[in-house]
Amino acid sequence: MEKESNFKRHHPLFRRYEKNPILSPEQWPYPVNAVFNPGATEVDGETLLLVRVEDMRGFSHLAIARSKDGKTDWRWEPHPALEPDRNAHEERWGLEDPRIVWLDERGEYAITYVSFSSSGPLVSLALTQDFKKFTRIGPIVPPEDKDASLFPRRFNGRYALIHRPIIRGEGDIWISFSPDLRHWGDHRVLIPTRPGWWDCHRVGLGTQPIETPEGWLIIYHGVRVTASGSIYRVGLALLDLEEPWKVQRRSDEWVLGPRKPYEQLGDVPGVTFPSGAIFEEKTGELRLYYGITDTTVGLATADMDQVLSFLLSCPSPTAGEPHG
Ligand code: BMA
Repeated sequence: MEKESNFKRHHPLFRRYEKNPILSPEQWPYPVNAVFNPGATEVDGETLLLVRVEDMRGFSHLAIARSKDGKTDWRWEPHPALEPDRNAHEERWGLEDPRIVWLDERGEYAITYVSFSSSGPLVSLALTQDFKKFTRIGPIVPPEDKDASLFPRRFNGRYALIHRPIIRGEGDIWISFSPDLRHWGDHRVLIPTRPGWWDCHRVGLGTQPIETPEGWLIIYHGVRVTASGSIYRVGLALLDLEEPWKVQRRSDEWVLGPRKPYEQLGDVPGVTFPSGAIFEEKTGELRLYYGITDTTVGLATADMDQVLSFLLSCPSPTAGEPHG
């Protein structure tokens, strides 16, 4: 079968870093339960991870770890970078799962993160130029919604947001647009769950969208519920460069999933949860940072050319291939 041989030819696309996990709670400069699901970006030529840190009460905040090569010699900031604002109702139960993009036009980073309100999780936005001072824009979409990232640029003057509302229990990936980062509309389903498939129960954006010559690379998580809990695996899609609501390709197969013993050990076994990625143009390497079992941070790497050639061999949902 053509499809099968394409998959085999490219397999495995992502290789786990041999020293995984790269960050764990034992290393943290203060006592914490878990460090996972980090946003990733580059600041002053270094890799910066904005890590979700869960304290011993079960509430999360965001903290920074830096490394020159994005793999070794991590340095942790001694204090949280973004903590729940006690006066903001929506941040009452913590801040989770940030995604980061650099908005070149504005000269600042945008961080979309989950604020856990007592009415459920919602998506908030904060802006920063240096990861020292943050301007909170506040909630941008109501509960229940999470797994969100802006695109790093506008489309016909409008910002675009990928997010994952829960509607009548269904968890599909949506895209929405805004003229000003505050008012969001023109909502459309982007990547739905696929009944019966590995991503049948829920899908959600993983890392921030990455611009490539072939389209926007989307790395997402898909969930299947089994007799012993949920399995969180990783899939890929490619969106049109100028009309990002058009899905050009979607992988049939997952490209990474819980397999190693350390991906079965922790607070939530069976979870590989991508949340940040960095593409190094010089080497062509894509570094994928993923939360492992809601406890630690892992790294997997891939060759961007191989990722794109794999995706271009995948079905095009707009051409009538399976897409839900
Ligand atoms: C999702 C999110 C993630 C978490 C995952 C697995 O719904 O809440 O933060 O890593 O579940 O527990």
